[in-house]
Parts: sequence; structure tokens; C-alpha cells
Amino acid sequence: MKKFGLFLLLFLLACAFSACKGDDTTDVKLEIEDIVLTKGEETEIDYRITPEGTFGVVSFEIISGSEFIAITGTTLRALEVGTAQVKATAVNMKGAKKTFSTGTTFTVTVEPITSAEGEFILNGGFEFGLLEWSIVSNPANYSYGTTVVDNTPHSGEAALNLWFDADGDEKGEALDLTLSQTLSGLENKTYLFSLWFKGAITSVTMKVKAGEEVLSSGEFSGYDYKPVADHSGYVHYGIEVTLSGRTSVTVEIKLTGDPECWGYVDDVSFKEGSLDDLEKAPETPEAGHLN
Ligand SMILES: [Ca+2]
Repeated sequence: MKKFGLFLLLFLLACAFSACKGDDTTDVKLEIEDIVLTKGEETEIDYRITPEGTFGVVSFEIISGSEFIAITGTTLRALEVGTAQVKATAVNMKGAKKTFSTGTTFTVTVEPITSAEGEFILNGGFEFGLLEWSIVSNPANYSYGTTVVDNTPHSGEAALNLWFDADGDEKGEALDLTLSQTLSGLENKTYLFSLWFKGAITSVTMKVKAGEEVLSSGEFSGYDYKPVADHSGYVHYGIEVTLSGRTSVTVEIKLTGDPECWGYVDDVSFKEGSLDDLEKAPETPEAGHLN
């Protein structure tokens, strides 16, 4: 009888063990690879719960470097250059037969915005929103974005969008916007400051300054121009500047327009070169085209 009792106990223990194993908590794994982003970028956190067919609810906790990133749901945003550690936890869905709780940690590295070799402007293509640009709008509360709605950017997926509707009447407001960026590491060379524009505004004014001193400037039409073929309707505007004894300048773009104006600026560039490097539409007898 005693022996039978022991068997029963072992049997029950075995059952409990296998039941526990059947339920299984130990074989569920959460896998997330380390992530590298550029400052200003946003991505969905890609995770995998195994075995295949296991569903879970995943949550995240930034355990270090919370000043560098932000996580909302599964959306990860890179705020500042640095490294963050994130703890992720997956638990079974509510009411699921199989219960589990599993976790992992991963690293998010935020890298600085860089530009192509020889290019001094950072984020000239507006692919990282308005980062790196100083922007002054009049009125100051008009906040221009970089979403390209129904027109194509010159390159990438974004451009500076000059259409801003402050009062919700679906019409753009009058435009008075200045953007600038201070560049350093320059040499005694001739540089081309250029941008791609399309739209219907009044004017595009470009300046290269050293403090308040204007080293070079040019004003271009915001509506009367001839786009360059195969450039999505954009025109290439630019000014050149020859530097002597200066390693740093500020480049400035001022954009003005009447109510209901619209336009895009993309691929702003400052690099060694001259006006000869501007891409121009072929000369035609058509009057009124400035480019
Ligand atoms: Ca772009």
C-alpha cells in the first residue's frame, strides 16, 4: 500500500510536470536584433516570437539611454546621437491557452546625419525632416513640413513643403520663410551653393554670409522658370562663392509667396564647384524663362 502511494505520488508529479511542459512556458522565445538608425529616423521594431505560430503582446522598456530614443507602441524614433538599451517583454495574449512571459534586450544605436563626400550641407534632401536647419517663419507659428503630398520630391521621399494652411481653408498662406545652416571646414576654394525648386511662389533668394556680411547672393523667380527635363518639374538654382581666409559661412534661403502659393525645395547643396555645374534646361526661343 505504501508502495502504491509512492507510485501515485510519482505519477501525479509526472503528470503535473508534463502538464506544465505541455503548457509550455520555457520554449517560447522573443528575438529582436540590434537596431542602427540615423538621428531623426523612425522605424517599426521588428520582433519574432518562436515557436512559429505563437502570438504574444510585446512591451518595451528603455533601460538606459532614454534621452536618445523614444518608443511608442512598436514605433521607435531616434532623437539624439547615442546608444540605448531596451528590454522587451512578450506575454501571451489575454485568454490564450498557452501562458508565457519571455524577454530579451537589444541595443539601439543612433548615428549622426552625414552627407556625401564633399557635401557640406547636412540633410539637404530633407529626408530627416527639418533637422540641422535653422528655420524662421513669419508669422513664427507657421510650421512648414517635409511631407510630399501629391507632387514628387526631387529625390528621396521628402522635400521642404512650402504649402502651409494655418486656418484650415485648404488654401496655403502667404509665405515668408528663411532657412539657414552654418557650415565649417571650408577652404580657399570656389563653391557652388545650389538647390532644386518647383512650385508657384514669388521668389527664391539665396545668400552666402559670414556673420552679417553677404559674400554672395542671387534672387530667382518662384514661378517663371524652365524645369530641367527628367527632374520631376524642378529647376536647379544656385550661386557661387569664392572663399579667401574663411573656413565657416552661413548659407541662407529666403522664400516668399502670396496666399495660395505652393512649392517644394529639395537637395540643397554646398560643395566645391561653380555655376557651370548647374543643370540647365536647353536654351529655347521661348521668352520669359529665367533659367
Ligand atoms: Ca529629398
